Amino acid sequence: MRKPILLVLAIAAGLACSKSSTPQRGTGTAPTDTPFTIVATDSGFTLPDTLHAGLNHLVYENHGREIHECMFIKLPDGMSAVDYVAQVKAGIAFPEGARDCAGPGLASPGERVEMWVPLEEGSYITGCWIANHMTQRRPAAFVVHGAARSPVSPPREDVTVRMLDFQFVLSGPIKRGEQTLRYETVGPSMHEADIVRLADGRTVDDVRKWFRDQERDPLPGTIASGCMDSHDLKSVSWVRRTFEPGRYVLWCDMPMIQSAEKADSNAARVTHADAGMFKEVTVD
Ligand SMILES: [Cu+2]
Repeated sequence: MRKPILLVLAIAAGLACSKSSTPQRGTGTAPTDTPFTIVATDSGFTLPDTLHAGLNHLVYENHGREIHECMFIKLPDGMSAVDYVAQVKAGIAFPEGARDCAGPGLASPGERVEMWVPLEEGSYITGCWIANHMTQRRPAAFVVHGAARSPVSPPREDVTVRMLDFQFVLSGPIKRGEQTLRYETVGPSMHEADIVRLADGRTVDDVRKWFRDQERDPLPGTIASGCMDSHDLKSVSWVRRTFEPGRYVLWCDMPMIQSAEKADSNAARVTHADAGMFKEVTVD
């Protein structure tokens, strides 16, 4: 999450994707276990307007020329997508009552990943926190309804990524080819993971500079397959992609100090990565 101001730590404490919203019931066709597709472009997202409660299986593709992520944000009662964006424009990076609910992390143009993510009943928007996309690009609203049981089964993971304060712990090596990573938040803070594949000659320091400069410069490689943060620390998501051999860096860009107050966007940012929450891995 590359929010320009600071977040509330307290809301990370198990408030989860709250159950306070009144969901709108979709007319709803019978759910299937066929993944649906989310396409990110440089003008916004396209995705179904109705999803089912429980585990959802999706394919995320970036058809744009810029990097995009796709956070699922559950809105509280009475808050529209326009309301949410208006608050972000006013400098409130975390509108009261809204809940992060994971989603595909940053993806370079042309990247494609498959993801399994649990969602509770309610009204949602998608959002991208890179640069000014949250306020300048079209958010997509969708509804999760609980009328049908999710037919989706979790995939079998190749590697479990456990996210602790402040490190990534992998259950084993990531291998070349198609790999499914299971993301668990041990906490106590909420965390996210972005995965950069380093270009030849580039280093972790280049990745640090890229995040610190709010992604203004070209990325020192390509990025995809990460998992965005969720206020529900018990939420588990899976991401599948094809890994080419190379050097990769897992990175958590969550702010270290978190507050719901409106803050100076130029305030110093200290992130989990600054506390050591990054990990370089080699795929042979
Ligand atoms: Cu973290």
